[in-house]
Parts: sequence; C-alpha cells; structure tokens
Amino acid sequence: MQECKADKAIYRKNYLAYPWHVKQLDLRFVIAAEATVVFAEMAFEWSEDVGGAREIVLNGSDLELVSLSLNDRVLTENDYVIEGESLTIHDAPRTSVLKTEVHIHPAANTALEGLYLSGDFLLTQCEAQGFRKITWFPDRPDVMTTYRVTLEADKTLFPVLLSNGNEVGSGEADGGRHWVCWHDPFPKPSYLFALVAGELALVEDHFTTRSGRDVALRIYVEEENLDRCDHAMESLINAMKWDEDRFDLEYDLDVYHIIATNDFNMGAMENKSLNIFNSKYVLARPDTATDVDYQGIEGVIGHEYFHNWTGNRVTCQDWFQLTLKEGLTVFRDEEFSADMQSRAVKRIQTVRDLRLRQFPEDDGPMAHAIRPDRYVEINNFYTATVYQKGATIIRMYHTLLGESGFQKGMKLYFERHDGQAVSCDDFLAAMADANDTNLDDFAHWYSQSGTPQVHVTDHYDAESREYTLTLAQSTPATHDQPHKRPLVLPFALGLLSADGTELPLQLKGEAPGAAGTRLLIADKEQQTYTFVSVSSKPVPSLFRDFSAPVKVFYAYSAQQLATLIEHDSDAFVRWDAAQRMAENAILTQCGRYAEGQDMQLDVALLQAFRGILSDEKADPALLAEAITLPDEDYLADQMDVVDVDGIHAARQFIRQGLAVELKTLFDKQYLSMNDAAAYEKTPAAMARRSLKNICLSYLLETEAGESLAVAQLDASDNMTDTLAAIRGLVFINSPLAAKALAEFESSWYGDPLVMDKWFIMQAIKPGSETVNTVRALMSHSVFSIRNPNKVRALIGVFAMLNPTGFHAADGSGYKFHADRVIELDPLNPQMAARMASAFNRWKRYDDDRKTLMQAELQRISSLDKLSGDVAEIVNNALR
Ligand code: 7ML
Ligand code: ZN
Repeated sequence: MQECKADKAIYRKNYLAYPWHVKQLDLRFVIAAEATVVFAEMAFEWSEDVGGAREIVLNGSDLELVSLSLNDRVLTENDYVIEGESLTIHDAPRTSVLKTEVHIHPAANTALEGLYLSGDFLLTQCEAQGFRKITWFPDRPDVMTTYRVTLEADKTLFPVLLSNGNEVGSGEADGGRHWVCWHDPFPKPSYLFALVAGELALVEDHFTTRSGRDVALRIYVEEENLDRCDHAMESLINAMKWDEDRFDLEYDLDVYHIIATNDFNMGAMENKSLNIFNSKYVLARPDTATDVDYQGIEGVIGHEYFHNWTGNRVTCQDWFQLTLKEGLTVFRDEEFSADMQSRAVKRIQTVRDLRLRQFPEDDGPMAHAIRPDRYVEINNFYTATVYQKGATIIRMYHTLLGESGFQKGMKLYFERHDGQAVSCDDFLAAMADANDTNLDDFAHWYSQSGTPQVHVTDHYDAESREYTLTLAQSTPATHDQPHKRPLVLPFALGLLSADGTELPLQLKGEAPGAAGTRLLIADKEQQTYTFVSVSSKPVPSLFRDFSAPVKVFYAYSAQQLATLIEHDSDAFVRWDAAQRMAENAILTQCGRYAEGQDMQLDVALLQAFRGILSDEKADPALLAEAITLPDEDYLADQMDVVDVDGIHAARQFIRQGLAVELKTLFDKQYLSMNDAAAYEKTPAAMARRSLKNICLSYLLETEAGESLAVAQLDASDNMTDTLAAIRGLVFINSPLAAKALAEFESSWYGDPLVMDKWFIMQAIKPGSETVNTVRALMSHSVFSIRNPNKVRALIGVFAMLNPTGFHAADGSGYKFHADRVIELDPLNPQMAARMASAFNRWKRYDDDRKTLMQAELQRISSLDKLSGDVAEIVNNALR
C-alpha cells in the first residue's frame, strides 16, 4: 500500500507547460439533481513555443462519457485512451475543436467536490481538482480560458441559475423550463469555475468603485436567513473600499455574488464573481453569532474578495505554488482585519494560531515547505503551513521593504503578470526588482520546512557600557529534509532598562541613535551585535511584533519578564512575556504533579496578573489576551514527552489559584465591563465582552461563579455572552449545565449553525467521559456524518481540541476517532483525511498511548479501499 501510494506522488521538478492554448470554453448544463448533462465545446490551438507530442490530454473523474468528437468527427474508443483520470487523444490537428457530452450525478456526490446538492440547491466546488468531476478538461491552473456557460433547468425547482461573469442572455424553454447564459470576460483556470442552481433568496446592495463603476453586490441565501446577511454585506463593502485605499486595487466586473451553503468542506471559495461560502462565514445576527464569528466573517469575506487580484487576476502556475495566492491573500486579510479592528489584538491572535497549529505541523510527519516539492493528494496541502506560515513570509517582505517598498513590488507584480499563471519565484522577482534589491537568500523560506530556533545569549559589561547580543539560529531536521541552512530573519529589537525605559540602540562604530525599535537582519548561523553607551544592563525585547516565524529561546528571569509585561512599547512582546511566564509556571507545576508533589501558585505570575488586571487604561481586548493562559496543546508542544493529564491538572491549578487570589480584581473588571448597555457590534463593545467573559471563566473557578453565569445567561441579548455562560457551566460540571443545554437545544433546534455550537460545548468538555457523550450525540437527529460542519463541531473538536478526552488512557478516544475516519472515508475523503491528521503527533506521547494510537493508524491503513487522501496522511504518520 505504502509503495503504491508513493508511486502516485507528483513532483514540482517535473512541471511541464501545457502544450495547447485553449481559446474558449462553452459549457451547457441541463440541470437536475439526480443526473445533470454537461455539454462542453473547447477550442484548442497548438502552442508552437511549447512543442512536444501533439496529443491532447484531458482530466476527468467519475464522468459518464456519452460522446466525444474532434472537429465534428465522432471519436470511437480506438481514437483515444482513458487511463485513470486522464483521457488522451493522439495526433490532434493544430486547431482542434473538441465536443463532449457527459452525465454526472450531483445528488449522489457526498464528497462535496465537483457539482453537488446542498439542501434543495446545486452548487460546485472546483478547487483544487473538482472541475474534472464536471467535465473532461485540462484541469490545471495554468490552462486559462474564457468561459461561456448556459444553464438550463426546471423553472420552479431552480429559479436562480448563476455562473461566473456577466449575465448575457436568458429565456423560457418548453415544459416549464428556463435558461440563463453567463459570460466571464476574464480568462481563468478551471478551479475558479462555479455554478449555482436552485431556489435562493437575495439581499442586494451596491458599491461604486473609485473610478465610478457601479457594482451590484448580491448575497444569496436560503429564505429563512435573509435577516442574517447585514454583517457580510458590510464586510464586503469595507473590503472593496480597503483594497482600493491600501493596495490601489479596484473591482473589475459589474456583479459580485456570494452564496451561503451549509454543506461545504472548507471556509469559502473565491470563484470569479461567484464566491461560495460556508454559511458559518456569512450568516450572523447578534443572537445567533458570537463576536468571534463576526470577526471570522469579516476576515473570510475579505479573504475571498482579495483573491480577485491575488489568485484570480494572477493565479498559480501549478499547485506547488499554492502559497503564492494563499499566503499573500491571508497576509492581505490579516492586514484588513488589523485596519478594521485592533492591530495589536489581531497580531496576537495570528501568532497564537500559528504557534498552535502551524508549529506542530512543521515538526510532524506532514512537515513541508510553504512551497512543497512533492505531494500525493493536493487536498492535503491546504495547510496551516501553506496559509499561515506563507502569510508570515509575505509579512517579512513587508517588514524588510516597508509599506511603500512592498506596494511598489505589488504594483510591478501586477504589471508583469496580470492575466498569467505564475510562480513564487515571479513574486519574489517582482519584489526584488521593484526595490532594486537582491532577495535570493530570502528565497530559502520557500523551500525549507521546519521552524527555526533562535537561541539568544547576551552579556553586559558595566565598565565599558557595552552590551553584546548573540543570535544562534538552527532548524531541527524534518522528515523531508535532514539538512537545514540559516534563513534571513528580520530581527526587530528593543532594549529596556530595568525600570522599563526604552534605551537607544547604537551599534559599535555608529553615531548615537534614537531610542526605539531597530530592525536588524540576522542571516547567519551565528550573529553577534555589540551596542555601545548602554547605561545599564538591558532587558532585551526580542522579535518585536513577531518579526520572524521562529521559536525564541532566551533565559529570561521572572523579573525581566515582569519588566517587559509592564513596560514594553510593543503589545505583542508584552503579551508574549506574559505567556512565557504562565508557560514556565504551568510546566513547573506539571513536573511537580508528575512527581506526586503538591502544586504551588507561582508568585511572579500572580504579581504580573495583578498588575495586568489593575490597568484601567488598557484596551480591554488586549487585557483579555494577556490573561488567557497558553492552550493545553501549546503547552504539550513544549514538552519532550507530552503529559496530557499533568498539563491539564497544572493549568487548572494555576487558573484556580489566580481566580481565588485575584477574585476582587476579576470581580471588579467583570462588573465594569458588564454594563447593562444593549448589544453593539463595535470593536469597543466586542473588546469589553471579551474581557468580561475571560473574567467570568476565572470567576467560575470560585464559588461565586455559578450564579454570575446564570445571571449573565438570563440577561444576555447576544450569543457571545450566552455561550460564555453555558460553556462555563458545562466546564465546571455545574448541575445547572444540563438545563441550560436543554433550553439552548430547544430554542435553536432548527438552526444548523447555532446547533454546531451546542455540539461543540459538549465535545470540548475535558475528561475521559466525554467520548461517551460524543458517541451518543452522533445519534442526535440534527447530527449528520455527511455534513462537514457537524463533523468538525462534534468529531473534529473532540479529537483536536479536547486533549484529556481524545487521549483518555484506555484508548477509547482513539478507537472512537479511528472508527469515524473509517466511516467518513468512503463518503468524503477530504474530510476523512483532515480528521485522520489528529493522530499525526502520536510519537510524542507516552509508550502506552503511542502503542494505542499506532494500532489505530495501522487499522486504518490496512483497509482495502482507502482513499488516497487518507492513505497519504496515515502512511506518513506511520512512517
Ligand atoms: C483561509 C480556504 C480553503 C482551504 C479558502 C479553500 C480559500 C481554498 C480557497 C483563510 C480564510 C478563509 C478560508 C481559508 C481557507 C482552507 C482555508 N481558495 O479561499 O483559500
Ligand atoms: Zn484563499
């Protein structure tokens, strides 16, 4: 099995341009849920400059081929070869018009890739390789053409018929049928094709672009969701305006469509002028969606909109270049959110997420560079590495070149490549050329996997008033790359005096400079900086704003961390110092727990939290971040052998200790944030709710907590406060939790998105009993293994966000989860593979757990009919 999958690997170095130019693609769909007929007509022209054998190779998967003709001659089985997912026609004329007819079966499509059914309507998902499930075509991103699409269907069942571009015709047909024709003037790769057909309700607004183009903005949803589209529409308008103001990029068509569906494997999809969204990232009303949901919608609406330039106008040459569009677009959506909300809070959340999800990936069996060199199943490479780490690499260009240098690079990138499918090298070249600089060394960030470690040491000489700082960087070997080289690290540094004043940074040999952050470039294995005229032993403030995606090691004393927490000018460093202090405290107690000793509350941490909580001028959202303890998974990542129960016990012990000791302060902050004001969705109101609810979570560790939560629940006029209260009751095992959950269930039974939250609250509850709850909830009438949001809410959350549940010592969590992977695989391989990755880090646990997880991985791997998706994940994990 392992060998046969390895044979199917695709290598970046084998890239060959497609030897044909496709001048135009005409598609006609005769739509019905059970069987849809697809007629395609494509005009091929031989590209002299590419050469090679004059054969036409097309991709197709699960297609019922009805007919195939070349230049109006019907081809028989002797004229072409179908092998696996490709169809080859030999010796095609230099100008070839190919016509095909295929039948496909949307209602039977449970993989949610290609054309499929969601509720009563049909829709498509083509990225990365779903178009081949719709019709035979060169389904690769470097084949771009213009699409003309005619959709024909029953008018009652499918009143709305949408595809990319502009509507160019419509009419009635016999038998209560109708048709609509769409034309997209921009050449695009097949992965950006989309169609939607069904009965959908519409919310409409419009946007006038800077040059005066009036764009119709239409959000299509199921009728009952019409009152939940305001925030998505507002976010879209903000995104359109922001891209003009910040990136000088304007929208290029007269319509922009967004469709919300409950059945979607991912977050959303940027199909040209016809974005398709998981309803989670569109629908919101204060009583149904939390502040985090509102922020998620703003970010994802922005993300998909920004793809119109970074992804659609300029796309990827091949799928190895995925980060070209994704890393860049994530960077853009992060900046959009930072400009809309609080920049500092956004940065902290981004870094927390990177450390929690991407760092472990970079140290596991699926470690890969942001531009990988090989893959078996491309769907497995829509990863935190390609997206989030990719975005940090774009951010480093920005840090190195500055906003104006970066924008110059973007401008040149579009000047050179608008309308093309290009590579990461082309992006780098545009950045370098526009700034008249050489970025060749920086390019290694694209090809090297693993998280660099930076060990920092320093020395202060009171007599000479010299301070030397040494950075030693190294990247541990990963499964794919045994040898690593030093990378270019933008190193933003500040120095504080012991009393917290910012010191000037004057390198030896330089004239005196100003105090503040200084950007240095560390690109060698070891680098030493000597600063002169340093008045006292400084506290180094390292990698301000997380200027490079590295793990920083420096032996901070508790006193130094306290100085940074209290005084540093960089909000990220203040937060990071508090996280470090909490991490040290928890891991120390975890060690004591393992030795059977009593745990103790760390005095420095208590003191630091007292200081943080007493700050009445700070942004409440930043305060909330500062008092959020590191996640259990993050803490696990810092141990050589993960002690699941020890981490949980120690973190809980510290939480409770802080709650008891600082109860007065938590109370005070809670009360001052808990003004009786009516719900508002402003950043300021969201910030206040975030601090209020983190305070509540601490107060729930004290006796007074339960009644506070109940009062909050009764008074709540929004989902953020409601959920925080119920989650808290569930978490502390309150006898009132069951009633709260039951009431929540009966209020929201008919609402799929809200019911996801109900499943999550139960799946996330710590402890080895939760597997039984989760198993029982699978029989709940609202649960369906076919629905990705439900699978993520119940099964994904249990396996990935509930360490003490999933890693129960008896292996019950593992067995349950492996059964789910096996159950999902034939239905939806992409989702099954995502779920299977929960076992990826099995080698980091104790021997008993290792044995249990390995056995489950082997059980999955030995199945007869395993998808390539799951096989790649599981075989990598076992290797
Ligand atoms: C990232 C997406 C996919 C997969 C969306 C699917 C997308 C591919 C698609 C950031 C914000 C929102 C969604 C995603 C995401 C995994 C993550 N092209 O636009 O990248
Ligand atoms: Zn994207």
